Amino acid sequence: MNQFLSVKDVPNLEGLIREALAIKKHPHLFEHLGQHKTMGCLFFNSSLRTRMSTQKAAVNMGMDVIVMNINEDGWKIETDFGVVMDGDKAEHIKEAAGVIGRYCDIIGIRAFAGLKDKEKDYSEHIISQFIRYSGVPVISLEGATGHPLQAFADVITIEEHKKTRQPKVVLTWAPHPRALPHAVPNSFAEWTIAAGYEVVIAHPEGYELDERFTQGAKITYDQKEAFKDADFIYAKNWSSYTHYGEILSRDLSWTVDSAKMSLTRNAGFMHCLPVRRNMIVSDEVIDSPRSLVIEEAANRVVSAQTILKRMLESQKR
Ligand code: SN0
Repeated sequence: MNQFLSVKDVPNLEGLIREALAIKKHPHLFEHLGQHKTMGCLFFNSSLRTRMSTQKAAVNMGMDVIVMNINEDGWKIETDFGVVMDGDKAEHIKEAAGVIGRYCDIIGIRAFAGLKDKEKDYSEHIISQFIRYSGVPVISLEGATGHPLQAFADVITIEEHKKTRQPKVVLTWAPHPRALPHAVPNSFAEWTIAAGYEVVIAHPEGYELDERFTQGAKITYDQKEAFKDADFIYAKNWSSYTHYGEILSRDLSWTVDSAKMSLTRNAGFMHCLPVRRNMIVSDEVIDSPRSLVIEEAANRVVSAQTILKRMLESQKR
């Protein structure tokens, strides 16, 4: 495995989930694999869970870790080609990627969508330059189009809690004050569909996601209908994909509350965090015993460690 951006980079999801659950039981069995190897984590955007869980996962694998806030701790990076670099950006991504690839055996990158240029975002403009110029395996720590370590952790969490083989999993849009990227809902849809769940996506009109990620899901504008008999409710805000990056609604009637949760089959409540309380979800729901948000975050170590293990094993060969 030399890149991890999507569920498509995983040959056998079922096997990967089994491996993750085994790693969770015995997290320190594989320290030899990462000895004398360095993980580099590069952040173009803020992070709490991704930063700490990826670092912990790498340490569990016996690796050393270098973490850097790009554009803050170092030189500002130019990511476009053919520009006259006469502004405040002192270093080009091409050299930066080449150099970092000499210091690190695996590189993780967080680079959110800019939400202005759909084509540029959906080409994974920044991560793809690191894949091209670093010469080492690259992990998305949330790129412009996906957040695969989050979605993998979410699938692990569902596997641990599901009571039927094919649970009904509902991804619901919820209101937020800012325009947010599509990475989390894209990956959640892609991974839960690949896992074989019954996936329903509910959102107001105009919030259709890119079909490449949602094929196989049922899509509805009726949130209450979607919640009926659901086993898991996954709330998330995203901006419009068709009206790229725009906020079309701040409708608080889409907030997940106890009345809606009572339509479900005693569903688990899920969110990737950070979450805006009483916008996305009511205090009552997130503070209830049905809330799985802390468990999802705990499983971020497990998902990251499983991917690092796969990458280290393929480097050894
Ligand atoms: C990011 C997103 O992709 O939606 C990261 C989620 C893991 N979330 C935010 O940027 C939320 C920021 C806010 O203001 O609430």
